[in-house]
Amino acid sequence: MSVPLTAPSTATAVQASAEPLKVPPFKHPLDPLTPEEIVAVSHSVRRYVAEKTDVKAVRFITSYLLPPPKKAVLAYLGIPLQSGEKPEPAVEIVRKAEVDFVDAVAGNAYNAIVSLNGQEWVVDSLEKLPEGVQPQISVEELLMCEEIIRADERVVKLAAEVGVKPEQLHADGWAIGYDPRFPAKQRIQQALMFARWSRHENLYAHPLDFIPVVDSVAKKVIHIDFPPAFKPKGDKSLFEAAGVNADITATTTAPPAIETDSFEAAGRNRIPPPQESYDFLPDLLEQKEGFKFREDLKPLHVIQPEGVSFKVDGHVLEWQKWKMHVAFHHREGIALSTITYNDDGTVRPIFYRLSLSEMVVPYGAPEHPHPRKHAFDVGEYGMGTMANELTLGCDCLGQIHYLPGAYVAHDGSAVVVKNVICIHEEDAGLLWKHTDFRVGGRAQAVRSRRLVIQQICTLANYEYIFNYMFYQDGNIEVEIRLTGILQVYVQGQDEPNSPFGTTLAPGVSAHYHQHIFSVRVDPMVDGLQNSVVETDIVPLPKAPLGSAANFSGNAFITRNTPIARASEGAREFDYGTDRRWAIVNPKKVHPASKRNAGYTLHVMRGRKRGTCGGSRVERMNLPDAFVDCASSEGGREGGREQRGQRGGGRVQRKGSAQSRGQRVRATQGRVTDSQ
Ligand SMILES: [Cu+2]
Repeated sequence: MSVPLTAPSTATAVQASAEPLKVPPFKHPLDPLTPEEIVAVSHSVRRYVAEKTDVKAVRFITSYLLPPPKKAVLAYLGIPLQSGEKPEPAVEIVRKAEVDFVDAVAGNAYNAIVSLNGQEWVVDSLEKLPEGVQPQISVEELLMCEEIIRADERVVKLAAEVGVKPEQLHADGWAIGYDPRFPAKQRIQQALMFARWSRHENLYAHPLDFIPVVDSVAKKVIHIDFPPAFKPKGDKSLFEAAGVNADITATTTAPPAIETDSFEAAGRNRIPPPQESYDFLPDLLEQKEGFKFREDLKPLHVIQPEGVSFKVDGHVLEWQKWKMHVAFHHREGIALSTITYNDDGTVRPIFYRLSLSEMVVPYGAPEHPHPRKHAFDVGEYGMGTMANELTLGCDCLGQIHYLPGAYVAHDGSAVVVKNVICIHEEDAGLLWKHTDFRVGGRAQAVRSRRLVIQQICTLANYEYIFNYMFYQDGNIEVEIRLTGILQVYVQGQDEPNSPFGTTLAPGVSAHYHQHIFSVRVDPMVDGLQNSVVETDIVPLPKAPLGSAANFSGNAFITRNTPIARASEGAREFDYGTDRRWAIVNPKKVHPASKRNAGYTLHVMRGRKRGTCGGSRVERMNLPDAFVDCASSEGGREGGREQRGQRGGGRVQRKGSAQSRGQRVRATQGRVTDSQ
């Protein structure tokens, strides 16, 4: 296997031919499709399409395991449906795959379900997706976007007008968001434009002032938008009523009609990109006068001379009392499944699946076309397909075990990323300590070790770091970190600062935005029958200070509210009552406390920073208000399981205002509307 020049820099290999199948084809029923399987599935879909349809050219977009039903998986693995009971008898598992592809001539999108029958993958069903429903944008289409804009005469001319040569032109392809001016059927991207003065220079230092819209089936630019600029506030301002001291050169933030001159509608002059370089690569930084690296750090070694304390067998990971399945998923990135805890010989089911369901990045600038910056980074691009190959010593320290991942390329071959998930142990500070303060009393401290399952994903300018961390005391932590570079737009030399962003450097403005994550938590705490309970801390009701029941006024209790159905599940966070949500098993009762066994969701760091659950205004005031809490929502779309409900992962453009609102609502209870 080798990497062709067309593959993204994250790919380590591309596999184009299928070798004979290994029997049995999986160790664990949730093992992701191997590169060989992806290629074999592509062959069967291609054959079926050629024989049975009039589709002329297949552009594969996604190809992945369609998980078997939950109970079949648990029975196969011998995991009981209730802690302490016997597992169900094993049933036969049929290996299935799901494929999304686009007709590269007509532009229609299709979904196929494929089953492994003996040695052969056989197409069970093929369905044309409704108009306006599209599978995610592929890596190849993102790369194609840049080629398309460079080949467009009008784009080249517009760039030349602000001093940018064709070879300096770069574009980040983005999903279009919501723009009803374009037909729902078209598979389009908006090209956020930048210039770059040399091969590896930081292009985000040089944003351009126009935004082409690209059709990736027709492979051409179909429209060009020009955002207005800010101007000194005159007598009348669009934002007057909002109390915002600013005005724009256009008369409205609404999109100009498609047939009008969009540059004219913007009501401004062209804005050349800022020239100054702001690099991040050390060799380029070194060229800058006066730049010096820090030289005052002594070495710090992370060593495990006797190796690691975890075991990996295929995708099954065991560490301390934990056992789980770790898979690469093109959409969710890391998918953890069948997580159990061995409690002195009793296998306790904990979570059936933990993964990222969706994440949305709404931007706050109202000038058209900026509101189209509204990225669903999971469903529109795929965290897995955007994942990096990890490097020892840079991304991870110590003794690392890596897992590979594979996703389908347009031609049906498998793009392989060798080290896409890393597994390692870390010292995690103190787990517990107590000192008997009496004379001669003893002190005891126990150090904490944690297991980290990590992935890093590049979404154009941003990097997301996902850390799923397991602790010796049964805790699980999901840490989502954000790094990389801010998404920026150009600001004219004398243009006032935007009230909807922060000016980072002369000519470079970063629009306010949020990153809102939806983590899929499919619990099976001590069994499949779980409930959710909301707990508030409240003063003893109807018992004021001085009353017989609460003379000193100090009494407080916990008030539990069961969340009975999913429709009640979008909850408001309440700092005043220290509100918590617990996933509990009503059948499993603690012998002393008489409380149910369960897991409580906690926000780790949001409070200190005021970025998570603070007022909306507080969050929006931060230049890059990054919500770093793992907001949890049990089974939003529940993922798609065989015989299950249709899952997410497709982009619905037309009429998406409503569905978008619902998605955000499901993501985080507090935000009820994204618009
Ligand atoms: Cu951000």
